[in-house]
Amino acid sequence: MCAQQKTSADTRTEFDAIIVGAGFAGMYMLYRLRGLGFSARVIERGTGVGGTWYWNRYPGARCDVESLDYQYSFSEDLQREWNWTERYATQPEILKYANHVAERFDLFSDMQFETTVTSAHFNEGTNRWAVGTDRGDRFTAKYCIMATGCLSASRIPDFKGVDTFKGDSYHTGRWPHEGVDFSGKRVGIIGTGSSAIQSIPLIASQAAHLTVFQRTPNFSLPANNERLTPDKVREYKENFAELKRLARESPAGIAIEVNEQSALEAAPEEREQAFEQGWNQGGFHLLQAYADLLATTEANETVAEFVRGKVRKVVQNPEVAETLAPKDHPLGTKRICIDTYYFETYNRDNVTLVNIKNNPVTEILPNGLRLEDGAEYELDAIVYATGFDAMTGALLSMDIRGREGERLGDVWAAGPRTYLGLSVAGFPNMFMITGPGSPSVLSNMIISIEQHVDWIADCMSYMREHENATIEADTGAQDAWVDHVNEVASLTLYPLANSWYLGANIPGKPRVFMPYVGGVGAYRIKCDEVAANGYEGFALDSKVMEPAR
Ligand code: FAD
Ligand code: N01
Repeated sequence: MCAQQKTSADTRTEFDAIIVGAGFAGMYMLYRLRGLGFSARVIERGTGVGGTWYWNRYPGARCDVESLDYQYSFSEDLQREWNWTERYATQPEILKYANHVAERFDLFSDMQFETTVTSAHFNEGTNRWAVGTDRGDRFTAKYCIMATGCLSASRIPDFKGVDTFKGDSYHTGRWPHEGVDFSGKRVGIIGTGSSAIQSIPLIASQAAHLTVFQRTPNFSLPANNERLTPDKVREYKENFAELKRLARESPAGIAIEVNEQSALEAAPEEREQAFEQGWNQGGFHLLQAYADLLATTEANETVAEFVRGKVRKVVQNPEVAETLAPKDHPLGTKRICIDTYYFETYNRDNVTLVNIKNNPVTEILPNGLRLEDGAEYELDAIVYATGFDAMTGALLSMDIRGREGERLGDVWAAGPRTYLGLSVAGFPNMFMITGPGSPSVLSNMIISIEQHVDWIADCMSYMREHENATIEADTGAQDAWVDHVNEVASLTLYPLANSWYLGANIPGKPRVFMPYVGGVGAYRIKCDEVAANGYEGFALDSKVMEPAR
């Protein structure tokens, strides 16, 4: 079925809730609201569901949280009937899953595709949101729920001459649906984050030549991907409820055990052995080896040096190996990458690494690009693996206005301020799913999405029951939460890296650590307490009651 046919035929313009975005967050939000008898419409820019997995179709795109963990937990039937085939599912398989969920729960009938929400204005007279789109729609709703994604606003840096390039250019986060054939082409890729690290081995195996332009080397661990055996899948399914409970209570939304010992207390040989074991297990297992690897620079340096040693062993050219070995930030303070033969790729004859740390790209030319020192590279295709305007980009690309017409962009001029990452003072009845100030991108995001959606759904039910017209974060509670988010971040190693967590990838973006590092389990307890205490830190107004439509 094509997306056009799936798009809702419903012509209503008034709803209890408008949900912006049809990724995993928007899909589950719709499912929950439907179940509670609320009317809702999902508005999505793309032609289909899946969000991240709809847009990021570059070669090698996969999850890096294991497939069995990276799935919804809300339906026992869903988990029983869906079978993941690989330890780390490919983008097509995850997108298939998203479509399966949408079909299975009949979500398409309340979704509108190929439509971008451009504005959302709160009307203080009616206590309703007026939501406008690029197609000229005007919806009104009591609630406006932003399921717009933390990594959905893809970004090509402001290079001079970007539009003059005569070859083909691509951003990993906006990859053509029909795929790309790089055979016989001289390809340049800018960036060495997760998207680049996943795609470089595959592009290199196809292109005539691949030139990688690296500003910052990244720590990357081997995925050791494999097909899932029926036994492994069966065991997971049988223990599903318990594993999900553990995930919800865990720091990162994944049920894993971490060695309680300090890396610094272990003898060097013992440590090497533990690291080797973690490395061989693949994925994030290396980080479980000791409790303090991400807590102190000294402990971190032990594991960072172990990984640099692996790079030096794999990459045959010592100079290239040194350029690839990260030394300017502690391991884990930029998002760790999970790869399949990434470092090995630099041993190929058709791959060149160019260090642009102190010699940046100054101009994209009609036939390639130029660096600051004047060196020019002739290219037939350019891949921008340059990431996203993370966490705030999608929200701030809309004209969102709260009380007294105040713009979210102005309120957040010095960085995002939220209460619990769910709500913003001055913007009543607007919720964000995995917004800044919540664990979001530091966690298994499906676990965090489900927690936020369930909290919002419960809140809306409570308001209906108590005949509340609006809910709005108190400025004081918001200030205290922002202080807490900043304080816990300052106690970690995270601020030591120029990461997108801090907005450092975007020139001029306020440097604020956006996600909450306190952990998924502790954060959930806090959110539950807030709700149990009658939505502590929020003002609930019952003066004007709009009938549910
Ligand atoms: P998204 O999936 O980003 O969906 C948001 C949707 O909102 C998009 O479809 C977008 O088009 C739409 N939208 C935004 N603004 C508007 C607007 N104004 N109007 C209309 N529509 C709009 N997380 C993990 O936990 N594990 C992983 O392994 C993992 N792998 C990832 C791999 C990649 C390549 C990337 C980029 C991210 C990955 N993530 C991973 C994070 C991932 O974004 C989340 O796991 C999850 O998919 C987010 O779901 P979402 O619905 O919140 O947002
Ligand atoms: O983006 P990134 P991404 N000149 O921002 C470089 C998730 N994800 O799309 O580090 C030159 O990480 C930039 O350099 P620097 C995951 O959460 C998960 O790869 O800023 N270079 C960097 O190397 C991830 O973290 C998976 O110095 C420039 C790169 O471009 C997030 O999405 C897969 C530049 C951008 O890396 C984003 O990943 C993919 C410039 N002007 C994504 N501007 C999984 O594996 C930027 N760069 C699950």
